[in-house]
Amino acid sequence: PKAIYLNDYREPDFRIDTTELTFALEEDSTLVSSKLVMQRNQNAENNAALVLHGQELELLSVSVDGKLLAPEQYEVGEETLTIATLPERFVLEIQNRIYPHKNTALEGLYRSGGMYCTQCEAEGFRRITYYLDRPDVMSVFTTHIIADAEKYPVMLSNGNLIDEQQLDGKRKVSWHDPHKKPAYLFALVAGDLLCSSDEFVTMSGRKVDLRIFVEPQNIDKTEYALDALKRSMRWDEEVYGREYDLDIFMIVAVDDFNMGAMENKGLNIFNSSCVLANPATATDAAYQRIEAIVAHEYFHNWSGNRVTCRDWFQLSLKEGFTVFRDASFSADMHSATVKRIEDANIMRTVQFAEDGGPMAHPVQPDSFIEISNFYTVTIYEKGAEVVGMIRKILGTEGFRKGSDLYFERHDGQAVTIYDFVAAMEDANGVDLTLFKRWYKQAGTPRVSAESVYDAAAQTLTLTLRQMCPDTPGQTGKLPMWIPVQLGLIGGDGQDMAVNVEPASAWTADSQVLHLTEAEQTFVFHGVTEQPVLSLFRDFSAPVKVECEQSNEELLFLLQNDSDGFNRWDAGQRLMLNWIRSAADSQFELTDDARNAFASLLADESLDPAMVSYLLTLPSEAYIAEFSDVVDPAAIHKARKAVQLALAESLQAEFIACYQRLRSDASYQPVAADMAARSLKNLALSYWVKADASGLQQAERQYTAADNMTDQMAALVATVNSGDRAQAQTLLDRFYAQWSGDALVVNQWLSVQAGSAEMGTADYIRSLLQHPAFDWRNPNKVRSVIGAFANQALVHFHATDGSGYELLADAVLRLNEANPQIASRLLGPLTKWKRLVPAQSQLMKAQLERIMAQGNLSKDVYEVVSKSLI
Ligand code: DPP
Ligand code: ZN
Repeated sequence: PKAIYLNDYREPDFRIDTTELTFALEEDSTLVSSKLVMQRNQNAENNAALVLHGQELELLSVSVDGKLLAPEQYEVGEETLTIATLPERFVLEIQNRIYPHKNTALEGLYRSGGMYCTQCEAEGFRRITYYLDRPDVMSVFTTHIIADAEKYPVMLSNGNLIDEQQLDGKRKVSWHDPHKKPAYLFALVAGDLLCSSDEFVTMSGRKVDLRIFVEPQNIDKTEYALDALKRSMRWDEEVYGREYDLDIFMIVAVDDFNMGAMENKGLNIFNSSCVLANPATATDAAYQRIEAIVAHEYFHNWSGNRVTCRDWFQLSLKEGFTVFRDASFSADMHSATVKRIEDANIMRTVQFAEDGGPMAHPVQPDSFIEISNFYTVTIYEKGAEVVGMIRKILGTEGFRKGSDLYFERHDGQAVTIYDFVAAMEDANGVDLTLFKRWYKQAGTPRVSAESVYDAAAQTLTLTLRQMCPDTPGQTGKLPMWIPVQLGLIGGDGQDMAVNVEPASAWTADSQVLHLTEAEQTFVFHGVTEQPVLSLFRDFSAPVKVECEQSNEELLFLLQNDSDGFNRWDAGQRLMLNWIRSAADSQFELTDDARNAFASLLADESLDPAMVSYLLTLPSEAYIAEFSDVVDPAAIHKARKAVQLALAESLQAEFIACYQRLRSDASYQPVAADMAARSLKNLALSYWVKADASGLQQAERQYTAADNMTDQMAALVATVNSGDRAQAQTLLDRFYAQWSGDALVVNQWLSVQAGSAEMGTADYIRSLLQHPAFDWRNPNKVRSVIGAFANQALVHFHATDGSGYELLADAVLRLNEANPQIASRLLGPLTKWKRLVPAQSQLMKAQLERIMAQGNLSKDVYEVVSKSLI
């Protein structure tokens, strides 16, 4: 397989003004007819051949301007169709056959259960018909679907329904999308579906029909997504001034789906796990995920669809910006601090690990072999962080001016990340040249801080140094523009008012210091006492911070910092210190620390969701990321020791907190209730570790629960308590109750597969034999294999190598059937270089075993080959 380079980008030689597609959905194949009105672009050479993309297509005929071409007038390659001689303007008609029933890769047109659906991003459209399948070719689409009227009463495509006809036993429907779009936003759905409807009146008073289509058994699970959709539409009007632009907006839920969801114009297709919910079956976490993903896909209508990407190296243009938008939305719907904590957690555990591994790449990559491998936390979450830093630098108003200019300037265009930055610059009269390094340099910058206090002069001198480690293909990185939001806290716990020198490096409104060189020294004046430093408030930049602070100072920050994010961060650093010392010796909680945590638990003025995070230990993956050499078994043991110490010494407080937050009110998926449940269930998880009364309480909660949040929390607490018999009892009860609901069964699978108490490789192999498991369904694969390799770390890293072998077996099994999922599963196997030597060798051996197989898909080949370098 060959790499593709950003530097090789060339404008297309041809454009496609209109695209008319007809799909005849037949018993075991589909006939696709396409009619493309095309013309040669002005800059193209006169004799440039037309090279269309196509994959696994059975070509039936090609004609130009109504004349059938003879086979020697075109050339069919493995993944192309080339026509050498063409006029300036012409109508190209192609007929081909495809086999959706045999499509296990879930790219292009495929079957999921009894329905047809599509997934075209990034390069799935070429599996439907020959086309210029690149995002800078935008066209106006009309789609006709012909199918059995009984089996497929619902037939959908993008845009508005324009025609419907009965043709003996069959029905033909026609859709027209007036907005030009690239092929990756095309969608088609046909099936026996029910729909929930609502409507939304836009800011200019237009009525929009909202519809969610589901399989009949799921019709009671659509209410929350509809509500989230309406809130998203309103929010985008209020916060970004963006109005919806068609008369109808549809969402379809599909069981077999590689991604979470897809923003096809006017017809979003969702993985059913990311849209369906009711109180009995979905946890609060699922509700919040649904809200965020519904918003994300809706927001793409502007950031992605109206303004799209020139090429796939610009993927973060739409994804980074849209994740940033959905994060702001979630922050507004719930707690901004908690959202920030969740996002920082993902950055620190998953994105920093990617940055430190063989697949490290910049937010705007320079090359790839398979674009599907670049739907990563770097493109998405780091991309969102970079947009967030632009907002920190420009301020909220300046940022809005920039986004207004961006949408106005580029509506209907396919553009680059730098076009986005240019709009931000032009709207604000600032120069972001230096800042753009964030898009081109991979790796997580490290910032170290040293400070000296001068009591006589009342100054604090702060020296910040930055460096960014080498990453594959990139050495000698240049300093970045890093916004450091900070505060100096006095003994009374209040922020001090300060002046900074040089004043040009300080934005007083937002308390942001601008670090732009490898090393800089700043002097704070008016510092009346030795302060405690609070750096990188609100996670103001995605960097690793090195700043010596004692456990006493961290405890002080945990209790006093006015920035909620840094209270949490101080607590995590403190707990990390404890875990490190627990690895070397017996761990005992100091009285000061115990009392500080006790008072957090009792403080009813605090947001319970935030307290829940303050008392959550860093995950094993988080601890690993902050270790030089990763010893998973040692991490597991040390973390458990600290967890037990907290559970035992705060038992009374956890019980009191649990009792205080119990509620008999019926379940509501609203922020305040979710927050209370999160702390209550955290308290329960500690209580079960402390003594048997906790386990009894968990069973009472399990039995009494009228909602999945409480039922699942009780189940998880029991499974992780280590009481295997009780765990099995509840697991059996759970399965007996829920075996008919696939999404709930997936949660049941992942609780077991992800548990340090249960998820050994042998146990996983038995789950793979369970009737509830199915290799063809990505959600099930993620629920078992993904949960195992990403959460049950102590078993995944078993010293006999059985965990690595299991994962490699799964990758090989899926390599041909579903390359995207196979490649995605591989992530944990790429981290071998940082492990203790014995584990490292075992893991590498499995990568070599995969590499030795013939027939690796591009997806798997790229990740394995890069990992072995
Ligand atoms: N469906 C994926 C997303 O929305 C890819 N665009 O992020
Ligand atoms: Zn997206």
